[in-house]
Amino acid sequence: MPEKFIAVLNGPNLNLLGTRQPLIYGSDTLADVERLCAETAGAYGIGIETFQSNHEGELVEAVQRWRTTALGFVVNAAAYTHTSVAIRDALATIDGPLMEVHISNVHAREEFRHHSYLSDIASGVIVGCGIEGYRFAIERLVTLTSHRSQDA
Ligand code: CA2
Repeated sequence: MPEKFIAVLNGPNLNLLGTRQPLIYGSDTLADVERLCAETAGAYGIGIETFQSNHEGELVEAVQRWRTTALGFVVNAAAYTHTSVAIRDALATIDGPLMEVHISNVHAREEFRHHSYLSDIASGVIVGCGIEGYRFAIERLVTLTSHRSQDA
């Protein structure tokens, strides 16, 4: 049987994590984020698939690739959070739960970051917890899908 996995998607400019704006986003890199996700899920015998893109359509395609096979999704759509009906529509088709993550506290920032096209279709939203938010999101997905992750 194929390995159970959580899909972790990161949107535009998150490939620059750890290289600038450390006061907002911290000093950890995207590789650190993906390692944290792998360690967190791995402790439950769950794998991860990761994808980062600066292109909206590529993120839509990643959702479509894993929409029926992932246990759940952790998504930081970055700026597309505030603009993308296309990513929302794709995520509305996934079989498992969605956790939305933002490293910074978007509600303490500019007004345009306060609205998300994803929050109302997400099972949960984690903001302002730094990269630890990804760990919290995976822990929550494990809880929400424990009935499925016990099948083996
Ligand atoms: O706080 C978050 O995680 C955001 O999703 C990050 C997005 C921003 O547009 C959202 O409003 C909130 C921006 C990601 C840019 O990441 C960078 C990291 C380091 C250096 C430059 C950009």
